[in-house]
Amino acid sequence: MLPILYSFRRCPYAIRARYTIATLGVPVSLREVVLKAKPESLLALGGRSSVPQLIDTNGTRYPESLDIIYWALSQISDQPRADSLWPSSAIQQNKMRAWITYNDRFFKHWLDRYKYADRHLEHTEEYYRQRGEVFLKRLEKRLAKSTYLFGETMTLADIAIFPFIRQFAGVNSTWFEASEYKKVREWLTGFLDSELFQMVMTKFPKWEEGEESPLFPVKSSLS
Ligand SMILES: N[C@@H](CCC(=O)N[C@@H](CS)C(=O)NCC(=O)O)C(=O)O
Repeated sequence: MLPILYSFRRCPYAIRARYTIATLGVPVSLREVVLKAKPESLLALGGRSSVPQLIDTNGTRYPESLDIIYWALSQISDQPRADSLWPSSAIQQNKMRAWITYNDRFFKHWLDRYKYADRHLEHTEEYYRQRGEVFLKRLEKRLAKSTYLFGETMTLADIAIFPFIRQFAGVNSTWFEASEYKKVREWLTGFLDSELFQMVMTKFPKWEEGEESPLFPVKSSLS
């Protein structure tokens, strides 16, 4: 029996959880959820039924993407690999957490309004974009100094943030491609063009109660 991951392909929180699971090669059983028709077994867990959620083989529930990410890290025996993604220094971890928290609390707020400006008529699409750009400017400054947010190797900060920048870029790709955020574009493209990301975005059919769920990461990519 494998841990169960409730996931939704396009959700940025689910993408960061799947990306971490995939890059670490931790096998899970993936249940693709349709948000408008969540499976009974997910609803029966009680509380928030957002995705992603993970239930490990002991029945312990990890209800948030970051919980799942830390769980995945705890599953591997390759300590240097775990350390490169999430250094053991508390100072470094706090710095990374600060970037992730800013993304989740503030950037996500403006991203949602930018994406659905037609539902938030208090301001224009351009206004929402400019509010989101505050974060893009900070990322650009950081990425002008190193390939990734915390140096020359990818960390959880990059993995946790890039799916949200992907969404921001996708709202108006013509604008994004012509924008001043060259380093952000390069960083994002590095993720999006990778084989790992293609696998992370594999399309799975909606999981139906009682059905066997597919193995993730898909077999060929397991190390
Ligand atoms: N804080 C949660 C947020 C997850 C979240 O908001 N997921 C969205 C999809 S992108 C969702 O499930 N929305 C439907 C719901 O909340 O019931 C996490 O980090 O996992």
